[in-house]
Amino acid sequence: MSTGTLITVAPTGAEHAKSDVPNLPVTLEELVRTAQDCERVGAAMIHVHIRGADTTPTLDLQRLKDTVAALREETSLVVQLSTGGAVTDPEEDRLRVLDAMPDSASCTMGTVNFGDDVFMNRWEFIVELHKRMQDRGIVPEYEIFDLGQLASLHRLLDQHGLPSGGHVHVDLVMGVPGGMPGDAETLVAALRMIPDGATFSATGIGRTSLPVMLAALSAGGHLRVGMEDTISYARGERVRDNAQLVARAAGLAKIAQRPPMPVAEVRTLLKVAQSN
Ligand code: KMH
Ligand code: ZN
Repeated sequence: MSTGTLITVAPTGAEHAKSDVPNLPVTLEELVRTAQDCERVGAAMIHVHIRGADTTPTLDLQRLKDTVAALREETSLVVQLSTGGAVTDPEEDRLRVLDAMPDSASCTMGTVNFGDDVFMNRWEFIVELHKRMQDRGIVPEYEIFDLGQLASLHRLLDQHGLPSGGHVHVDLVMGVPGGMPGDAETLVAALRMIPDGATFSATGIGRTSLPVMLAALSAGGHLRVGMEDTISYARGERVRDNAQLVARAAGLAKIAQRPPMPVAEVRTLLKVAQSN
């Protein structure tokens, strides 16, 4: 069991509209301020989706590069870019995200129904993402939306080798309508399929946020929280900001006697280069 807890914040995502969620960080300034606030209360990694000037999701490469540079300048967080993007993003744009050279990038291990949409991740696309990250020294976080995707992860590692740095880290994204449920029983089932030596974090979408967080902590896992995954803090109460969610996760991690991991420790764990 790990002695500390890696807390990742996913502050924005690609699904919520700024008009519906006015406190969603969408500008670079808002994102950097959010990142600093979250680092202060215990986050060590940030999972980033960016928005364009019109506040809708974009994978514009220059904007991604500027975002990575600003987060490196203003925080010491491990910077993870999403290659998942929005369900409408073409594969070539999602692959180009890696040209922004983040510390880490997400790599979803299969296609999944995503509410009324389909989040498409063909096998050849997954392999291409994995290989490009290997070549560039970018550390993947394998995003798992359903149990079969863990079987695909074993197949990927068997056929194409370990990721950059040699350590495997997965994130269980639970409670997406169309994916695996967000409950303790499913989390335990997923853990039986995780590669030997791998670490995991978990996040519960919407109202599964708390049950998944508590189950992950009790199973020795790490946590991802943020407004990408939930915009309600409690029944009938909207999230104030991302730092509120990180602070709650940090508090629970302390109660579990696995306090938030400092960034340098996380970099060592995930085999991400130390920041300057
Ligand atoms: N926005 C979802 C369609 C990832 O970031 O890699 C995909 C997603 C996963 O959020
Ligand atoms: Zn994401």
